[in-house]
Amino acid sequence: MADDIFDLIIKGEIPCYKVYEDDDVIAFLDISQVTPGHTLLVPKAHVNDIFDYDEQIAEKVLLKLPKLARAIKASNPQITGINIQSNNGPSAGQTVIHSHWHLIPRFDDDNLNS
Ligand code: DGP
Repeated sequence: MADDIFDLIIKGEIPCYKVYEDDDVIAFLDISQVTPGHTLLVPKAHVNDIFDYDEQIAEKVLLKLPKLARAIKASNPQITGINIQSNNGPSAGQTVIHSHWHLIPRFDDDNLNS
């Protein structure tokens, strides 16, 4: 299977603003920031979407979400909330077919709800 854009980021062949990395996952700033600090958490193993997750992948990836959310919140005192979202399948809006989780910081005055 040809590398997708996130495989190339994982391999270091495409630059990113990395915020976290370990053996199982990488987290980097989304190229199109919905709000400042918008981060993607991506499993290094190539899984297309959540329908591909086995228990091991789920544990490796999902357990990182609260840690990453706390770190993002701690990075900026103006962050008062966070949206966590994963689009699974093109019909759900997934454009990069390599599973990922959006962590979108929220600010009291960001007007995203209106
Ligand atoms: P989704 O639509 O849920 O599949 O989200 C894909 C996200 O990936 C989208 O918000 C933009 C982001 N993205 C696409 N290409 C790149 C890239 O080359 N670098 C970074 N940092 N983000 C990317």
